[in-house]
Amino acid sequence: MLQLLFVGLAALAGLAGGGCRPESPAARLARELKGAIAERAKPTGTVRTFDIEAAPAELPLIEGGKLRVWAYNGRVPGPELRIRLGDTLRVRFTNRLPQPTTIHWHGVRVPNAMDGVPHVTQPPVEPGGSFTYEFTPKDAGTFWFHPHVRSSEQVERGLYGVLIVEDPTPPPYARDVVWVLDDWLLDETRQVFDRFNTPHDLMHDGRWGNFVTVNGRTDTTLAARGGERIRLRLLNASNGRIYAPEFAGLDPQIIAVDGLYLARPIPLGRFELAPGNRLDLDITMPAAPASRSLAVVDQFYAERPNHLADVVIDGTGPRAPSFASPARARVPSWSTGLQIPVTKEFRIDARRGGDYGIEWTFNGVAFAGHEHHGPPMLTLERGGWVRLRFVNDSFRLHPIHLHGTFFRLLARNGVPVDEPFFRDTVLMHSKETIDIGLVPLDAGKWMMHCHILEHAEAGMMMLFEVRG
Ligand SMILES: [Cu+2]
Repeated sequence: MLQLLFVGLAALAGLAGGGCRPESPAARLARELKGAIAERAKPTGTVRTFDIEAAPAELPLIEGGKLRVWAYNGRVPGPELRIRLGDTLRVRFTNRLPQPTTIHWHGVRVPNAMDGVPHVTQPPVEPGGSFTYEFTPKDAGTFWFHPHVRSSEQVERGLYGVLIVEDPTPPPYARDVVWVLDDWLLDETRQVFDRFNTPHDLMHDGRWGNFVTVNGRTDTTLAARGGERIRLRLLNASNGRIYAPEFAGLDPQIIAVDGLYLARPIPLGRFELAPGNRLDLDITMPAAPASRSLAVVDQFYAERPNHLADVVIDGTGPRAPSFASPARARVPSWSTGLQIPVTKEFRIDARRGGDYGIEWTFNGVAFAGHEHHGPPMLTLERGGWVRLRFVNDSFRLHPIHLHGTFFRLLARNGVPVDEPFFRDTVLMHSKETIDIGLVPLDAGKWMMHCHILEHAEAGMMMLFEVRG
């Protein structure tokens, strides 16, 4: 009784549970996250084991020609790993490449030791070597995996795959389709241009290719029936290219961004799918389409649109089942987050120097927090709400990606932004300032980097530490 009374009084006075001091605004924001995402994994005991080998391969990817690539299990994209929430993923990985490598599980909240960052969370896997990754994802959603060693070369050569963690009870879509977007820079012999991290790529927005593929093809077609309701998962696996996909004649709703469901579905509109980003779309095919074949076109640069794929609607299928689009119970609004002082500001710019003649830096430091590059510039306490600011002092694009945590975009150029979703990657435009809010939940040394892989390779990756 006395305890109940105390709890009641504490609530009235705005006191933190168990403590006697008033709850700080940041503590209140941290508390808003409770129950919105899982704090820890809940393994059911089911272990799903996959063998993955990275090796050179020759594949008929573009115009039927034999393209020499590096591939996971001889495929580009690599094998689709599909498990259920609660399953434990075990990947027995072997490196048959001529270079060391690792696998990073992009967007998955893994134990730090499974994060695939060379010399930080594990030694690189040498040619001929192997490593077993094992973890239980905390979240259902669309994730992906790729090397974190020389990724500007290894991802470009074809090393990436999709990891889908299904809900315990997946929503009853007629079909669940994955489109992996990538672009390839081919030389005049129609092979992967084998100079990487060129001054041009470093000074601009990374390496942009001359062939855009969806699932490794230039002629991807989604054959559907009128009335069908499809879940379409998009992933941008490009080194640098950003896509703004437009679905003429269709009305896609976004149900998940970077894996996690939204608070509520929103129309696709113009969404800038930067390298690393994922989008899950809920699309009901029209029963009477304006045209049988509907083009999906990237309009990021409206003057240079790219045809991505076609949706071909033939006849009518079973009527779309009626069910509410999946959504999260809630995504904290963190609307008062901008009233809390910035925890740390990072200024982003390039300068002469480094292995490539140009390096990209956070606060003037390349590879901050890595061995021989100074201590981590950011140390956070587990469970505390923080606000980070990124100031782009350059004219280039920078998709900022954090390992080990989701975040919410709070503002662009000081103007509040209310996205009803979390992200793990957000695009910064030329000379733009962004503010993000987050609560780190997993201790360890985590990477924060630009997902334009050439920028990362030239220094735009730093380590931050989460204690506790
Ligand atoms: Cu960048």
